[in-house]
Amino acid sequence: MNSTKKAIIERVKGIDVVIEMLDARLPASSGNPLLAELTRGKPALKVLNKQDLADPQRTALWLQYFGDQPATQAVALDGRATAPVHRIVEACRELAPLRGGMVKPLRVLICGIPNVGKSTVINSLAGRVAAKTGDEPGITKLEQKIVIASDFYLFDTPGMLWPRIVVEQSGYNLAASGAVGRNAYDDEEVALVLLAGLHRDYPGQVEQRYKLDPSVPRTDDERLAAIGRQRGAVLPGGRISLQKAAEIVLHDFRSGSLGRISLETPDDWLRWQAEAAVKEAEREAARAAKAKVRHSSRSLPEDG
Ligand SMILES: Nc1nc2c(ncn2[C@@H]2O[C@H](COP(=O)(O)OP(=O)(O)OP(=O)(O)O)[C@@H](O)[C@H]2O)c(=O)[nH]1
Ligand SMILES: [Mg+2]
Repeated sequence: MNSTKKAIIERVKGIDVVIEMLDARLPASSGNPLLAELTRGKPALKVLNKQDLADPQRTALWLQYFGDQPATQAVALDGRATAPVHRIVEACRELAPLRGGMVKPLRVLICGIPNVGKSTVINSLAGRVAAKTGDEPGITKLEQKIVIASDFYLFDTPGMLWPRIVVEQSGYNLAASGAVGRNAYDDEEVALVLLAGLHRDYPGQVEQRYKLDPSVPRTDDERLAAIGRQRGAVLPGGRISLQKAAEIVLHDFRSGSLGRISLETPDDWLRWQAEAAVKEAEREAARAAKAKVRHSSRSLPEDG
């Protein structure tokens, strides 16, 4: 982990602006909690990408939240659309007004979690397919320099998942978004947590999508099973495949078929962090107590 940290610190030395690409549906969970520290006060542009899939009201809250941070600008966009993506160039020039011209080209690094759309944004900016893209994490393998204008260079980087303070919900949100490799999580567990969140924040939307009777009360498990039944995810013998149902829910969330949904708000994020800090303190206290018991049992006098 330390080597990643060192690599980032080393990498940003010749960089004027760091673009952090975030997923607009989970702007906090998709962020790097150490980025500000690692980039040592370099101007930052937060790009909330995939805004076409996110809840516009929540995106507005996040833009305000990030805009309030020092030396930071934030924009929300659809990385596949050329015109809005050009706002990135303007924002970078504003953030580093002393750079520009052939002698002092503006050097911009794009970083972010896997599958968030870094290469897509670069292609929209370049006006051609300069970087490989794809709907799975881990497409970009090596850093690549793309010349956007004679005085504007962009560096595409492979997606990275960051070390994070253990906010449990962030892990689920990242998995739901498609940033995590398929073998690293359980589809059913992630889909159940997703359904619980949707039921809380967007009541009725899941029922509408899958044509479930909204007047029937259901647990999350029952809701997943009902979706499976409705969509024909049935195993030989008539049992419902919860695995298939989970895949359907995750696919529909990722493609936007469930509607424009954001999994977190700035208030959620502050609360989750506070809860995680309390849990961490409890774990720390338990560890300390255990160590004390071990220590005192060692120092007991021998029998006899
Ligand atoms: N709906 C939507 N899809 C997007 C957007 N931007 C990118 N995508 C899609 O998201 C997927 C991932 O895009 P990439 O550009 O390959 O992502 P990346 O961040 O470079 O990923 P890695 O190289 O794996 O780290 C592709 O299928 C894109 O078409 C967007 O704004 N909206
Ligand atoms: Mg890429």
